[in-house]
Amino acid sequence: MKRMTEEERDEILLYEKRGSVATLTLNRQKALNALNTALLKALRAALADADADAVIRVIVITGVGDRAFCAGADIIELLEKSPIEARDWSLWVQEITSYMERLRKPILAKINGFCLGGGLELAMACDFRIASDKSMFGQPEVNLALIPGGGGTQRLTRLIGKTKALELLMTGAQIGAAEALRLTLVNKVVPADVLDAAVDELIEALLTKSTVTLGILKLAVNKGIEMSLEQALYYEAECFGSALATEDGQEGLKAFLGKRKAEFKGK
Ligand code: CO8
Repeated sequence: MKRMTEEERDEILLYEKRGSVATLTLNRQKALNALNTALLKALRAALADADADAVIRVIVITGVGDRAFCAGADIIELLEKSPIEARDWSLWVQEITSYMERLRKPILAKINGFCLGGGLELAMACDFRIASDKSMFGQPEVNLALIPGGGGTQRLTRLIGKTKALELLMTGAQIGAAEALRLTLVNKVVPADVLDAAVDELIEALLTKSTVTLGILKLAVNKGIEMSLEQALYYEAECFGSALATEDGQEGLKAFLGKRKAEFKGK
């Protein structure tokens, strides 16, 4: 497969690193940031870069402009796919979202408008969803006589429960930010003009923690939720042991006992 140059990636995905934070901005404003294959490839490459960059401790995904986080998969591209191509594409997209859940750094979705179909699937694979009060959410695939293929049938059900998930999936209805908050589909809803500040506040809180511990926590939740309770509790105990053995784990305990502020190194 031909590798994408940085210039090609930049056109469709803006990738900015500032201090410890990498921001990935979907940049297809005219198509309401719909996800085509080129954008998904750029996203996967930028995520891998942020994952490998030791300086980066938090990742933010957002959409350019003030109308959409992302209006879903690119419908023009979907029409061209055979059933087998569509299945393989769905598996490939699912691998990207699963990678986001394995990646040991917090990923925040900054949602600034429509968050539909594949856009909601992308947001649901993030660890936090902070939304402006103008945002709209839904899985409208059924209106196209399709179903979600980027994890939507499973992650929506896990996040909000079967009753409301089936309702959203089978009606294709869009819900506003207040309803999304009520359903715990999002963490926080704020007026659009303070969305950046709300995201920054969360980032600041996360940066006071040990990055290595956040990574262990993320895996304990994301892997544990797929196990039986017995297996998940055992896995939690293993993770607890790992956290305690890190330099930061030792530092946290010593700092508390020494009545001083802990200095975490992410190790
Ligand atoms: N794909 C391609 N183009 C799109 C998409 C899309 N998903 N959504 C909007 N656009 C384009 C429109 O075609 C239009 O382009 P143009 O100006 O050239 O005509 C432009 O964006 C602006 O859109 P509208 O004129 O429709 O704007 P409105 O304000 O009238 O409506 C809506 C906004 C409600 C968001 C409307 O655009 C809409 O319903 N969009 C489609 C939403 C949708 O059905 N999404 C699901 C797509 S299928 C899917 O996601 C399956 C996921 C499978 C796997 C996961 C992949 C990641």
